Amino acid sequence: MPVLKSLGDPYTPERPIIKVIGCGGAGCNTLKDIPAIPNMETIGLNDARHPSLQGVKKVIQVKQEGLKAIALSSKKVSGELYTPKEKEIAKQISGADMVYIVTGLGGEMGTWGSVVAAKVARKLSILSMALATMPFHVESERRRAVAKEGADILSRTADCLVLFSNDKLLKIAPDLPLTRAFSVMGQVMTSPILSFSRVITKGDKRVLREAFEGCREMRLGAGDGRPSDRVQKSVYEAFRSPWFEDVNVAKAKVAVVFVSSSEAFPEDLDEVAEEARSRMPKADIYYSGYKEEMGDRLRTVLLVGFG
Ligand SMILES: Nc1nc2c(ncn2[C@@H]2O[C@H](COP(=O)(O)OP(=O)(O)OP(=O)(O)O)[C@@H](O)[C@H]2O)c(=O)[nH]1
Ligand SMILES: [Mg+2]
Repeated sequence: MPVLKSLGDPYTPERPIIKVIGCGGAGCNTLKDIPAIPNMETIGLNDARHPSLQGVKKVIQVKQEGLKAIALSSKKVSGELYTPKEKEIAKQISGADMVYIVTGLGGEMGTWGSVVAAKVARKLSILSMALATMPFHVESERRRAVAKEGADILSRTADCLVLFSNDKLLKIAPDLPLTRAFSVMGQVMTSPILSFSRVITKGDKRVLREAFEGCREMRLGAGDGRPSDRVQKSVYEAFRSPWFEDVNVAKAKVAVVFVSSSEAFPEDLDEVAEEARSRMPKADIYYSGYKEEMGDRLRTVLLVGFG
């Protein structure tokens, strides 16, 4: 029987220490789209003092040279010496309960940097979630090949990889100049960081590790509903996510469901969980609700994982 389990614990709300590491130009730019969250620190990883690092307080600067070799090395390094690049990353992320790795796949720095960051997190036994974009179709063949290779390794190195195809960006942000569209993408792709940070406690780490086990890739859907019927509307919109178009949601192995509104109604959460169950009969479902000032709207955020 698939699991249906709630996340969070109102009685022992000990919040985890979160670090977000933005890798390469896109990853570092995206750090600016994440609002400040208590217990969270953002770190930029890049190869030069690039404009994307403007305003980023913690910076790890590493040369691209040799990064891919570290990313591809399959050595199990527990107990072994880290390379200097890994040591540098380890210094910045150690002590975290959870690490989010944010990147635009396709370039050398973000692709291999994110894999190395995931490796370091694994070596330090820190729970990791990578959130990554795939290049636009019109970008070069080479970029798409690098992104594909990177995504494949990242999905096996991080505990969980949430993948966003840039091509679908046109569906959620049509008619916007590219820099604005990238910022919309940044807000969307980092929204799970916000949801998790509102909900999970240190105790949930174990639960999430379990949830992500055997799940190679996740996709995101989000929807807002307004009265009346706001629950159904938000769920309907979330399941219509452009990132679900090329997957079969009914075959999902895992789903994490967040419901937020200005006032918490437990029955709304139950309704969303029930709807999620009927659409994903085989999935282990983890769900949680939280309060957020959003007028009369209700938001459903879905992370749906496949093996
Ligand atoms: N979300 C977002 N994506 C971007 C941005 N700039 C580029 N991208 C996408 O991310 C991919 C990687 O680009 P960069 O991050 O600039 O590349 P890099 O990892 O720094 O690698 P190099 O090309 O070696 O500098 C691109 O192919 C685009 O698909 C951005 O500002 N925001
Ligand atoms: Mg770059």
